[in-house]
Amino acid sequence: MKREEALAQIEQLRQEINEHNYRYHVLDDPQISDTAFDKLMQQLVELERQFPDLITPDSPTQRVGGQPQAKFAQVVHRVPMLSLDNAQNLNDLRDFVRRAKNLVPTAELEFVIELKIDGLAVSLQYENGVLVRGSTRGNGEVGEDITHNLRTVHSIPLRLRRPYTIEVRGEVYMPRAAFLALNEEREAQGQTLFANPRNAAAGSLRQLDPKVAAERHLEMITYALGYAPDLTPGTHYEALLAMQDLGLRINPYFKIAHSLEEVVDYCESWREKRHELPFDIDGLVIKINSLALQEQLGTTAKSPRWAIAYKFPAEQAETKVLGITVQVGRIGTLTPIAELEPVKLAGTVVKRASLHNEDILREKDVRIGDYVLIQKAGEIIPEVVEVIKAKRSGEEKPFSMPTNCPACGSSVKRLPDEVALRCFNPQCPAQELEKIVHFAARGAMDIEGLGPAVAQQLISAGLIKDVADIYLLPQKRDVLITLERQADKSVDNLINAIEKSKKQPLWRLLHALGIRFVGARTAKLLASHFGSLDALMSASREELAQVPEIGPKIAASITDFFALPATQELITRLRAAGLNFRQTEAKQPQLLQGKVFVLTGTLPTYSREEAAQMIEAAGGKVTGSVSKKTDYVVAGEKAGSKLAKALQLGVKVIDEAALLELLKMQ
Ligand code: 3BD
Repeated sequence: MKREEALAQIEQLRQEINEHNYRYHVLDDPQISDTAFDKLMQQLVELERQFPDLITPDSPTQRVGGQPQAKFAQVVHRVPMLSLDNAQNLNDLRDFVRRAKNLVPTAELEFVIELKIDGLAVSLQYENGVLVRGSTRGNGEVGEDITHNLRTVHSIPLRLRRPYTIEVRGEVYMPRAAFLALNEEREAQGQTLFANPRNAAAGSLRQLDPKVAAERHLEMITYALGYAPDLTPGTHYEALLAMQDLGLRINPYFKIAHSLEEVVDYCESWREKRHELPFDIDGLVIKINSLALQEQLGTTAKSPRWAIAYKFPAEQAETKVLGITVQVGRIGTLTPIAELEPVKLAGTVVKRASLHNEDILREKDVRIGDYVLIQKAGEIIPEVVEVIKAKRSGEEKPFSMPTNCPACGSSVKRLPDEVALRCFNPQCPAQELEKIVHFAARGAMDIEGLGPAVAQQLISAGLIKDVADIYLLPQKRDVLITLERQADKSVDNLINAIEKSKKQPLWRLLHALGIRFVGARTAKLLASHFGSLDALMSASREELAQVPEIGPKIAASITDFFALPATQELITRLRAAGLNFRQTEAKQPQLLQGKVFVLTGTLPTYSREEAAQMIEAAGGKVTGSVSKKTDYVVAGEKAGSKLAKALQLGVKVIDEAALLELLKMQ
């Protein structure tokens, strides 16, 4: 191909890709499938490979580029990034509105209310429409240059839809599901966990090597203009629309309000509903809409008088430690757990909180009988923040970690460089229980109905000792129905789920086996690289270390695991049970190709994540908000505003059964 021809094609492809990106990230209304999009990208990559001198920094292929940075350069913000005053309660909010009214008494006040995303404030600079710099907020005057990391965020356009020179501000965050998956992976790999999505986002952007950020699922929404001479909006609302028009993603949840009452109602309406959002918010931001009034009101030393953050109180609760127990994990790790007087926190009743390990237990000095403050860290297992020492009576009993495993009695040891005590008895019943629960879990073999309680019941009844025994259960229906709480129907469901799990893809089986340092992500890499369990089992340490992202530590863990006679015996039994040991790429029919779904409320049998997976596997797309472009809203119990919006827009509302029909599953 001639150079000119390649150039024309490259430009055409970039334009198409940018347009599809805009539709996907900004309008939430994609027109092509992910596969079709990937094809366009591959064509561009190939052309750029043949003509490397035609690569430009704003090409959609150039998100992860170049070498790691040596250090972060400083960036002076052309327009300072202001702070926000906080309203801790509704009274503060009333004061804010009153003060604004006093300062501009003649004006009819209009407010824009936005969700306050709990992420990291950043600034993006575009020159002639091309992203040239991205930086942290820093102290508001000077931030750090993190362009290399921000370029990897797919919802940040590398080129705007118009050649403007402009600076915009927004928040980069990690969706909660991505945070949970990341922590799961980190746990499997023996790495320290992030405390919440905000820290995970910050940790990703604070890397010198952009490869890390590129692997993390980060998103950006923009909410303010910085230096922007090319735009002349009259209101904040118009500024938001102008940014959206340029290709920047704005938060779809905002409201224009005209009275204090409306402001308060909208803020309060998010107090509980926020747990349904796919990302964390720590409150709302209320802004006066008119830019002329904003100017009139001006700023104090650091923050505007025309905006305020209404913060939800930190979701903490006080409760009493009734006892401290010790849980034995899948690889024998002993975790101290505080058994609590039940208390409501962030929408659920909490009875237990993790004390993490011996060191933290000692550091926080948690004693039985203590009153403690607990909180949900990124909405996973609650943790004890601190002991309320003022409430001590002197009767509290200190707790020390046992010297023997509470489940099997063998002595426990703490390995050098590890924080946890561990039981090293491979036949420890507590470890077997955890292995079975992990094996059957949703992210692994997904055997519904085989949770911790049932697994314990089956072990106690002598029906299973290890994971391979699960596959003998279908022949033991008679015994199963004699068990407490196991009616005919639940037994049949369990048996069906067990049978179904035999066909799970190879990566799920690898993940389910619970090999140390092998989480879902590593399991996927291994499955696609080796193609079968047998190929993986016969791979040497060196061969394993050839696989991208598999280091010597993981490689050694895998070969050690498969070398154990107990593993070999287990694999033989799983093979006899008829489990799928091969990577199969059979693609299911794309029945929902191009259809856009929104899920809301609690569905009767599937979780929203499961339903989303099924829709996506059939070629459909699941989005978070209802618009005219939505084809179906799948509504379950306690469906809220999304259902209302659907009815308002005349979008088709269906239930789970109707979804299964669309999927030809019924
Ligand atoms: C959000 C300032 C103004 C432009 C100043 C009104 C303080 C963090 O979703 N609007 C939002 C959000 C944050 C904002 C403004 N609108 N400032 C906003 C914000 N929808 N999170 N922030 N920030 C962003 C900050 N960050 C770190 C340290 C101190 N202040």
